[in-house]
Amino acid sequence: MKNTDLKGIFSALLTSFDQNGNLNERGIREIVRHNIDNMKVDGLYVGGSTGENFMLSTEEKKEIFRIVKDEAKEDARLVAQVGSINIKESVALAKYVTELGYDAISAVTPFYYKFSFPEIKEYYNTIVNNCDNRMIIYSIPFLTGVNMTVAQFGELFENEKIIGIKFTAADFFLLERTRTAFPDKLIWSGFDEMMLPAVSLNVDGAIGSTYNVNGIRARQIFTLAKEGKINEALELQQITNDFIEAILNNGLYPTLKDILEEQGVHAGYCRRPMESSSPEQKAKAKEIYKKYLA
Ligand code: MN9
Repeated sequence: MKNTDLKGIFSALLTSFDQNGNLNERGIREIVRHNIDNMKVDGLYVGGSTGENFMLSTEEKKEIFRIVKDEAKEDARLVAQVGSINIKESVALAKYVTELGYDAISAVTPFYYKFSFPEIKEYYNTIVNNCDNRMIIYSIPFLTGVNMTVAQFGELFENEKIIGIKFTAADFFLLERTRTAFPDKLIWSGFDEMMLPAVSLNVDGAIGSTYNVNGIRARQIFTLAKEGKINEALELQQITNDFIEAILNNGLYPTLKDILEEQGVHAGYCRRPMESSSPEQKAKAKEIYKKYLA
């Protein structure tokens, strides 16, 4: 598969858990099908922040990767986020998903300790050079505290197997400089509420949590913006942002799961320490669903 086949809209896949925080296989399969069949996304980004990945064991991560591939088969492009500050786990997961047939791997910048750039570079090269696959850098400074520069992206890109960036930041100067410096690499916008400005700067795709429920409208924004129809795209971005703001105010992941339940998908609960919705939050989620999606 060509790198450019990875352009487009990817849902950052939610993970369904039961009330006790165990994986709910049926729910996971339903979320996959809903994204492919109803949201019409091009692909799925599995094991990211939205998947509550950093609260899971290695075995659970593998189980999710296996179930998702088994359900999606060849119906969607699949990217597996394997990053972790346990580099041995990352290498093992990279090998595992490559064998399963994932189209690319991705790894979050290593977080918590203040790793130096040479350490970060070593991390990426170690993970990707130990598997026969391509790597997408996952840059999300507001959660990791790791801010990458254009020059540092450039150093990582010296490895041909590192093909792009999931760019989850509001720094449009950095986005433009990076886009312009590396026209042959791929960039996916990571903040759904900023898709329009990111597409205006010529990103190749978008990866986000809200596409699990709002994928159709997101595709319209993406397409209109690519066609240069900025005013029409902006109208849809504004509605979308009313919607995203309401979700963020009600609790992002639990609300997305409640909305999926409204859409007939068994998205279930969140994994502790992340709290699921209270009855009040559930009622609000229903309202949000009715107002923006029903
Ligand atoms: O990576 C997602 N980031 C997180 C993508 O969940 C931390 C986004 O899709 C956001 O959830 C979304 C709402 O802020 O843009």
